[in-house]
Amino acid sequence: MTSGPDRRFWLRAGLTAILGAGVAACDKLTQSPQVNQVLDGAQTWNRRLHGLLVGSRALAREYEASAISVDFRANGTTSPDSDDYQKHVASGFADWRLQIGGLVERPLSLSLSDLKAAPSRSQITRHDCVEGWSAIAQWKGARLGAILERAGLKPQARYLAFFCADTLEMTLDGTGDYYETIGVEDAFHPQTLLAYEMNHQPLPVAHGAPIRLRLERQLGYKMAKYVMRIEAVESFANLGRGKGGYWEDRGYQWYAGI
Ligand SMILES: Nc1nc2c(c(=O)[nH]1)N[C@H]1C(S)=C(S)[C@@H](COP(=O)(O)O)O[C@H]1N2
Ligand SMILES: [Mo]
Repeated sequence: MTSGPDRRFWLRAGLTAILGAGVAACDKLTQSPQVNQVLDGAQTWNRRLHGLLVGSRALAREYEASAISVDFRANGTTSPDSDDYQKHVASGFADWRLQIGGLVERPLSLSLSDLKAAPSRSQITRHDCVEGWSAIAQWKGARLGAILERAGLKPQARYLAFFCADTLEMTLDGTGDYYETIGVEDAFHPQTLLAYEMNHQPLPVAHGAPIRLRLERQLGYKMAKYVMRIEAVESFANLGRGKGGYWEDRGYQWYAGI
């Protein structure tokens, strides 16, 4: 999973995204094993810098197929009731597009088949909800880092904001719409996916069709379902009520590490 070439791909992706286009020379450097060794060594004396360069690489635990839960509870919204969303369900998401914008060089509008054609990963992981239940499933999806590399993050981009199709709480000012934000480093982690498959089937509506975020080293509420739009932002202060997510706005931690 963290084989040499794959790791260097992510290293390059991280460098290109974080430092911008002016690092073509560095890009060559990161292909050399010696430089990777130096960067690995750097982790011991400056974990934070290394984290910024490659995305903190520790993988969440992965399981055997036999560990997959027979019953994976669906939590929160299980079918967004907007007309728009229900039309997409009826047409099998044929005209659905994921919008990627904000602080990017090249805004993208991706169909489900575009996402399925992007570099992908499959993983069997445990989902932990803050309410105290866990379940294991197989997830496959496009690696968010590869998508972001295609869009080209501008240097000011510090967070990725995910806007969902569901409104969990009816509020007049729209702050009841589900949204989430994650840091750029976490976006480039190899297990961070825009998942379109669960247990080898198309992602069910109850679990976030057509795509949901998988962010395996954090709690369930970070993993936005029904993602319609992703925006690269410098700050989340003026999204929702300013705390970085629907549940964060209601008191949960922004960094929900496990
Ligand atoms: N759009 C959206 N995303 C969401 C939620 C939600 O209600 N709406 N619930 C969150 C919570 S608290 C959890 S535990 C997981 C539940 O995912 P599941 O339905 O696949 O179990 O999704 C998270 N993402
Ligand atoms: Mo949750």
